Amino acid sequence: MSRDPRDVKEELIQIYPKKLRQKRSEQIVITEHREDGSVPEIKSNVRSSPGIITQRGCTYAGCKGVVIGPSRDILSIVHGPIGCSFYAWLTRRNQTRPATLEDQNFITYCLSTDMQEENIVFGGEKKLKAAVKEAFDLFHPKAIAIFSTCPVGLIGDDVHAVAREMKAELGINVFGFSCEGYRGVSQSAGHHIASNGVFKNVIGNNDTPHDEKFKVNMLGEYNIGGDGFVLEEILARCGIKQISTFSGNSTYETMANAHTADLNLVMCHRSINYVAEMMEKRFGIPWMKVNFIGADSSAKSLRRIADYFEDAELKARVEEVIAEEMAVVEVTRAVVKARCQGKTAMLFVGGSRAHHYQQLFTDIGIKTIAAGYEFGHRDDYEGRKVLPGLKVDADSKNIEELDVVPDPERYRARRSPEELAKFEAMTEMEFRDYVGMMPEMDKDVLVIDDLSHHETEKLLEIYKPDIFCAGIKEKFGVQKMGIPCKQLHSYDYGGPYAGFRGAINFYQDIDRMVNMKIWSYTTPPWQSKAKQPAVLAAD
Ligand code: CFM
Repeated sequence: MSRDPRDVKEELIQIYPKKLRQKRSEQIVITEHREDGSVPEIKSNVRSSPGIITQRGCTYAGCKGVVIGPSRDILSIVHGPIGCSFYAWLTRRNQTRPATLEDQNFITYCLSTDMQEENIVFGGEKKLKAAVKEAFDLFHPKAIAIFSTCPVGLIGDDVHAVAREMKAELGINVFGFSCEGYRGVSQSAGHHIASNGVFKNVIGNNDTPHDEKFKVNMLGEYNIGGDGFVLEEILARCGIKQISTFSGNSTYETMANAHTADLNLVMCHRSINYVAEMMEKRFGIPWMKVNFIGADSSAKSLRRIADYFEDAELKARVEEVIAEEMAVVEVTRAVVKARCQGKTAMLFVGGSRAHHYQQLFTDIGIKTIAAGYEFGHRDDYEGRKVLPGLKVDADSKNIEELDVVPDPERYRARRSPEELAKFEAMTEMEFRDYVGMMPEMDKDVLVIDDLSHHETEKLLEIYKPDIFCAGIKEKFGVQKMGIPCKQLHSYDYGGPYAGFRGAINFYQDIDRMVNMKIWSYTTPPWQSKAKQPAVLAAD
């Protein structure tokens, strides 16, 4: 349906009071292809307005759930009321695979201090110490991470002091995070807090060297639905040693050893660009944006890595792997594309996937007609070139910016300034850069930051897309309107979707969803003339 997106924008926000309408109007833009390459400015990473049903999560979710949680042998203790722990327990599909059955794996556990009213009134530090001690006696982990929930910040418990004391007492690494849910605008603040913590307390603790020629870390890959396994396998086949992943399928020691790599690959820019930047400053390891979502983008990313290492043998091996994989991809892609060509999708997820997954849809001829992040920043939309001009507001000031200097012993510039300049000049290579979502989109498409539930319903009514991508909070509301909803956070029960094999899975799952007739038979309850079943009265 072709409606002028400017009119649609007005329709989405007309119901709001004036002040909110003004704010939302700056958070909704229409893509343009300008001659100078610039894209429209979008307001983002600002607080959601009260009364709005947002898709966002909290700072604690970003720190504990997203960045640190997937590491299997760092024992996570949540300091707070039990609900914060219980509702974050195994709710993200970050998979892990210990080498042996005896290896430590704490992912399935849910450890909490279970704060009670008494602890809120008299303080919870004693209880936290006891919890750390008890967890140590039970599990003997190498490291314990303590996560603060809202009340901890409100009553002023000093988790860092407890961590220091317990570290000295137990002789293992214990560190705390001031990641109270309210601390930032969204989970994005938690990513930054987690990145700072892992950088200060973990990276650099294990100096074991490696002989392999091509050594990388994969940053911002959390192994949702097994994505990380697929990437590990592809890199290994190419002969590239993956020292660590932040943090899918990772262990404490691999992260502690990350500074021995020669290149950082950044999958999810939003959640972990901080670590990439800090590692370059302290250890001299440059970073490169990659995207292993989509078959073509996976091939492009592999070629970029090979270009960086400038090794003929590696380049040849990469080409071999691409050729083998693409031959298989093409078979499914051609069939699915014929069935999906011309269909439309909307993507509203997190701070990275709303961009990456557009590629997978393009692969099979599906057009993205609206997209947006829950908590992306302007650089995720417009590219890192806007960073120098970004306003620092009270919320971003609230999060510590670490002052990072070269490590006196371990800093080793992996490339000379001239070599770095050469890579930067290679236009195809997003080297220490991220171009953002908007420059890669068609023109005249709606880009909406922090989409609200009201706007979701309006968008669906107006455009009736063939598929809507979001999360569990949106899924059933969307499907009741007769439109299939793909969860791009958890992948529903599907995946992996990364790399070549993952792309095939995605094509097949989307084909099934957009071509399934059942949705057209759905009548939303509020449109149904049939008598609603009587509510059973409680005895
Ligand atoms: Fe990065 Fe993520 Fe995402 Fe994210 Fe997330 Fe996630 Fe996400 Mo859900 S780290 S920004 S905080 S790619 S949990 S694995 S799917 S919102 S788009």
